[in-house]
Amino acid sequence: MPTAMITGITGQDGSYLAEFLLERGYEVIGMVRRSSTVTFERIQHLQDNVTLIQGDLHDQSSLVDVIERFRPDEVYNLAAQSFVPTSWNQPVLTGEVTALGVTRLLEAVRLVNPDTRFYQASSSEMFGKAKEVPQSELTPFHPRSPYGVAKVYGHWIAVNYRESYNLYAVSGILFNHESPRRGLEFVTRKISNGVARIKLGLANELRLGNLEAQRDWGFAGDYVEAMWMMLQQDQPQDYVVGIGKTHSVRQLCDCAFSYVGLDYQDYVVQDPLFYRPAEVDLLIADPAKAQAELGWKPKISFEELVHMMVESDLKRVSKELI
Ligand code: NAP
Ligand code: G4F
Repeated sequence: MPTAMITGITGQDGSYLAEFLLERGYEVIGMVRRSSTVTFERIQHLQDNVTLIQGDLHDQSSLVDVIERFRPDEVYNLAAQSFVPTSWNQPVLTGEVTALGVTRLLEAVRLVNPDTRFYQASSSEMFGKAKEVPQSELTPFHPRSPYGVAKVYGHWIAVNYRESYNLYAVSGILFNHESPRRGLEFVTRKISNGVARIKLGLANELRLGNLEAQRDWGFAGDYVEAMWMMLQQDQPQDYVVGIGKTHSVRQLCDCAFSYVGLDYQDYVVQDPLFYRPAEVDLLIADPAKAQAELGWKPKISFEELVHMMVESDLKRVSKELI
């Protein structure tokens, strides 16, 4: 039975990846950080089937311990301070976790078990003020937030450990992927939750920032399969993963509100509070390499994703009303 270790197992992607790996017969070790309240909502249904162990990307010895104890065949580094606006408020913490945290984990792998295969969660935010459209593995980076800058560091340190120490280390440059398990502060979930609350009479407006920003949005459940595929290749390489279609936040609002028979223009209020100091205007993937070499194909379309998220929030908010 192969063993996989996931950092960030309590996050959106970690929960889908754990499900995916368990279905394939893996023993799954999840690294979780200590907190005064339990934050295992997304993996509650998996708790009997995964081993959870405390560790933190800030803490080198906790990383060495977990690799020594379980000697995983595959390590998926999904942990990060992942919310872009927070990275302006907490740039040093973002750098510590999202950038230097990658080096700490790579060092643990290199020192304890260099045969481990390593996945780094890189991001399309690295393209930022994009130099070309669409963006591929060859597009230069121009990050626009402390988060994006930290991810560029994480990306290059993974490449560097591959080139310096011959580690099987890969970076998946993933475009935005969403689900009913997405954090409530990200725009897709903020909208699906807002639509549900308005439809059920609990709110009468939804305050958002820049409606013209465009993203290539896919379903998180599809994207974790690509992560796994990247670790099953003969040679370690980096891949762009996305759908290859882009929609604006405005189109997302239209899709979500019209699904429940409402007009978004009656409810959405633009609020400067949610504008960013520097914006990423347009992201769109060129996933040709992942499709050709990994055989990866997304199964859920943008519209299906938005409807799935609205349905899920309608159910959840309705239950809260009982
Ligand atoms: P998420 O839901 O925000 O999950 C982040 C995870 O990181 C949580 O489990 C969190 O633990 C953990 N974490 C944060 N700080 C940590 C620390 N110091 N030590 C250990 N664990 C820590 O993020 P996601 O959407 O699943 O994304 C997964 C990864 O992919 C992230 O690295 C993100 O930057 C990257 N990414 C995401 C997307 C996307 O569209 N979702 C696209 C490209 C790249 P707690 O539960 O304790 O907070
Ligand atoms: O949903 P968002 O916060 O995601 P963002 O910034 O694109 O980052 C996400 O995707 C990255 C991959 O490209 C990941 F690396 C990262 O970890 C994260 O998962 O914002 C999307 C867009 C932005 O342009 C933002 O300005 O939506 C716009 N937006 C407009 N109003 C808003 C809002 N974003 C948020 N969060 N809240 C708003 O009210």
